[in-house]
Amino acid sequence: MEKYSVKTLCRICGGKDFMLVLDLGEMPVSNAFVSPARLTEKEDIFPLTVHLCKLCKSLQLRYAVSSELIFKNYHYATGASRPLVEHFNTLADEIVETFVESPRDLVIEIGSNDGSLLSRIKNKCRILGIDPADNIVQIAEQNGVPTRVGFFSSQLAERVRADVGFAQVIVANNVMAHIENIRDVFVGVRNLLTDDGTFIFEVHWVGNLLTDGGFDQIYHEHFYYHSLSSLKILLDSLDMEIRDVKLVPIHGESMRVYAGKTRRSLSDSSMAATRVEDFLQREKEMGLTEENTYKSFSEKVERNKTELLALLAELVASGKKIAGYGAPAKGNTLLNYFNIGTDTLSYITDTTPSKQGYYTPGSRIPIVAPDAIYSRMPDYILLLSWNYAESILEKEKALREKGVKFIIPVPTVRVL
Ligand code: JHZ
Ligand code: ZN
Repeated sequence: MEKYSVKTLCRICGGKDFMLVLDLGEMPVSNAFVSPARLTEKEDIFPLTVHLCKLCKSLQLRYAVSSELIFKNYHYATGASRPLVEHFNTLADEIVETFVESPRDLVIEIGSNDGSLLSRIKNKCRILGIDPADNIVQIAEQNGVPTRVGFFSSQLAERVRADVGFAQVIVANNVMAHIENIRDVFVGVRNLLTDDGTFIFEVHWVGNLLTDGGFDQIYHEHFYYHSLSSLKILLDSLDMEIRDVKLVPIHGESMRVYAGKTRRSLSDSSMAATRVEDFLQREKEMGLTEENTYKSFSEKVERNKTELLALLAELVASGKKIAGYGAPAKGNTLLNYFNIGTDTLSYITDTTPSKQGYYTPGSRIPIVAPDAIYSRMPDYILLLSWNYAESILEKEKALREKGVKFIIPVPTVRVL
């Protein structure tokens, strides 16, 4: 198995002219948390560079690490983040209310992870999860979610259709950035959907990445940093249409896209069609379809780095104790690119059972259960899971009342 490959053609439009937007050096893949037994081994590291396709203006990685290597044994579990579960519960309820008409209807989720979303609707219709990570699929099955282990593709879609039939709804959250051969996956979705079926997917939005979000959402798992404009080019070419879109406040800001097979009779004057037009217009006004907009992104990241490292150095020099809060995938981009290690953060807490007792890839910081923060009482907390700041600050208000300060690291440093 090749561990990684270099991409010379755009996976959205086939273009071959790229502009380098950001070079984050070399680092391990972000969910490759290190077990104590492997601490003595050297980790695999891979280049992490982001390029813009000059033709379709899609932002994507130049080096693609093998999906087998990234996803077969996966540490991320949706169920570990309460705000995320609540977010998906709301979506699951919307799916049932709006798109499911009979208990015989089938809802398929690609990248179903621990089954958090599907378990919410398992008694309302037929469900099927699809996910490549054996360890996570076991949890989904325990949650009562029948799940097929595998990478979704047009081939797998054929087999699924033969086994269980067409789906009224296919859902894929935080997955369409992760699939190198995205075209083939859309083809699979199209062939597995009923004619009026709906494909609902959420992806982090590049408009947020460039403005209020953090550069740390860039890691090997995310091949693409999608805009609706570049996705439209891809869907148009596959005879699929974008029927509706909205921004949802998750992972900073994500796009929730509703798509399906092109229905030529659909009137363009519907409210949903107007929302799609408005969204595309907004991206245009933000300059997301212009090369120039991406040129200063790396300077912004460098300013972020200087600012955070200066603050952390000052705190360490004055003897302050700093803990990390949350060991998300994105945290590893930040720790590795900024070169933050145990001399700054002696430990990081995380709610995911399978991360506890492990070490962050590259930076090798020990991950412990959340209660450690109360027994060890830091002066400052570096909030690596900054996307849940609101909920975490509320949950931890006792710590703040005791004088513990939270550092939000991106896109500019804030101390609360
Ligand atoms: P979280 C994931 O990235 C993975 P990550 C994936 N690659 C993707 O695409 C993005 O989402 C969008 C912990 N936590 O959700 C749990 C606490 O400790 O920001 C998680 O380990 N205490 C599919 O990994 C981490 O933080 C808490 O109170 O960057 C959050 O990870 C809460 C709320 C979370 O995603
Ligand atoms: Zn392109």
